[in-house]
Amino acid sequence: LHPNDGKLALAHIAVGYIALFLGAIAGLLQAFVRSGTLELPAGIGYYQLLTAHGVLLALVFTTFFIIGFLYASMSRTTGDLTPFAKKAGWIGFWLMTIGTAITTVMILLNKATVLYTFYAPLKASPWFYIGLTLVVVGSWVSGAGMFSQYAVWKKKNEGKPSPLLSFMAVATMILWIIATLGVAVTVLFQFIPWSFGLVDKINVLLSRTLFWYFGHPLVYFWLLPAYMCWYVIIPKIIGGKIFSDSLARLAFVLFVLFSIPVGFHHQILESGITPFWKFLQIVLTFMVIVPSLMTAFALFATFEISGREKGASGLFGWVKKLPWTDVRFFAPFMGMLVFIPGGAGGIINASNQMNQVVHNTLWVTGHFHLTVATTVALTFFGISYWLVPHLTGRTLTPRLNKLGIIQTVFWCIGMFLMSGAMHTVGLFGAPRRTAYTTYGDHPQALEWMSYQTIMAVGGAILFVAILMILYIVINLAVAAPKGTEEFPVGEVHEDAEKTPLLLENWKIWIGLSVVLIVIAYTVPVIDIIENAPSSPGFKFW
Ligand code: HAS
Repeated sequence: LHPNDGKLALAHIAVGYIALFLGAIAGLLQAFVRSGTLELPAGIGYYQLLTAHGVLLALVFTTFFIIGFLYASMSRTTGDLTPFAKKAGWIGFWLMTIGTAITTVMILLNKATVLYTFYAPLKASPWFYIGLTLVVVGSWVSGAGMFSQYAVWKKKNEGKPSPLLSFMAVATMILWIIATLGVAVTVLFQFIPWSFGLVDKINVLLSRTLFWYFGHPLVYFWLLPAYMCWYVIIPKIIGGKIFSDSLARLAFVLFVLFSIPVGFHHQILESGITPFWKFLQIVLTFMVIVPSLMTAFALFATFEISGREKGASGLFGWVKKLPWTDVRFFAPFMGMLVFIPGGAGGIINASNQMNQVVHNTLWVTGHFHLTVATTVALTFFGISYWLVPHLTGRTLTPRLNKLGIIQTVFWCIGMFLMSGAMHTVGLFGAPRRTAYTTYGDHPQALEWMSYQTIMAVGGAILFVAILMILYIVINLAVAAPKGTEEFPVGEVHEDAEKTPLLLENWKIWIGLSVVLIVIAYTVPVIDIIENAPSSPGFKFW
């Protein structure tokens, strides 16, 4: 990468890792509070910590890391960033950083204890929402930079499909921009006027609906960069080839189509939305599982074909040919493996009857610690092992590689304990998002306590793993020996079909995505607005 482009990517990644550190401290403390082993010093609240944990890890770490990685991928595959793309990248970075700082300060001042989902009726200081707006607007400016970079490449290379990694970066940003429209509407038209006291009522259901319109595609905004690594980077690291360029593009297109009109699967138990519309959005939820199944298929195919080309025989002989001691492969691979139970849990959540059992229990917390906090996080760590030294002109030494493997193992053990206990105790009915409580020494609640202790043990192991990844990343950024580290980009297998240009026709895909959104949301949103309760505190906007 051109050093200037590298700086832009690195700045994003650095803020991401600072957020990871702060958010992890909050996570460690809250695991101890929940198990009853720690009482927070006066002034700090459990829900305040929970908000900091969710916002810093789920929103800040991910968004900064992703935008840094996407910019790096654009520069690597479409050439040096144009002056416009670079400028947009930096303006976006500063807007996001200032917004994050404002938001974090409000949380630390206990003026924004509204959890990372921040929908009404919880109310924060207006500055929290203004901070969030800056983050979102900043990300749009960065998105504009990437789109222009892509458009310039397309103009110079008419009739050719764009490089796969840049296509995926563009698809991810398209998804993000369509999704964040929902959060922009609720923040600008509902929360800011309400929190400034300009209006005294808010339509709670509308705020939740607009949040989840954004909240579900948000999880795919986290997942797709991990898929970029799995589809394009992993084949190169294992010495194989990309199974199919068209399949990979189709999977990303399907995410653009189906990941948005599905927010109601977070609201299955919510009154005020007619069952028909919930049903429709659940059907669409099952559609969005398809591109993940396609991804699983493509990954198995990549591993198997590459193993056989290296002489593997038998049904599973190829497993032995994978580079198990290379952390650039091992960390993302463990992420894939964990996505099998993580994804299965998602399918359980999306099933109406089973959702009645798991909704608002610790099961759901277990689900997203497998998906975003393991599958995605381990893949992002896996990317950092080569991207950070690539950007800083250093190398991943065998010692750091080994430490990375140990880090991955620690992460998996910690998460097995923590998420396993969460899933299990969730099925016994333990609610999520509660501080330590024995519910008046109710026997049922006392039964949950041993699981919460296991959660705390898992959380402590995870915290050690966080310190390890920070040690490795800081070393790779400033101390590892100077040298060149490869930015691995796989080539497509010669047996793959030619990529149809239709897959790159964004007008069709964005158009279809809008049509699906309009079908899935228009009537229920009109219902929500028309039937808004007139009791104090509730209103149309
Ligand atoms: Fe989810 C709640 C449904 C995926 C994150 N989810 C959440 C929340 C978060 C989250 C953060 O329907 C909580 C929000 C909150 O705070 O309330 N989720 C799904 C479904 C999927 C899914 C159907 N979720 C994710 C991903 C996330 C994520 C990905 C983050 C990155 N989720 C739900 C529902 C709820 C929910 C309900 C609401 C629950 C409630 O009531 O509150 C699907 O996308 C999953 C599909 C995935 C698969 C797995 C494919 C496997 C692959 C790996 C292959 C492995 C290989 C290696 C090749 C079908 C691709 C193997 C090699 C060997 C050698 C063995």
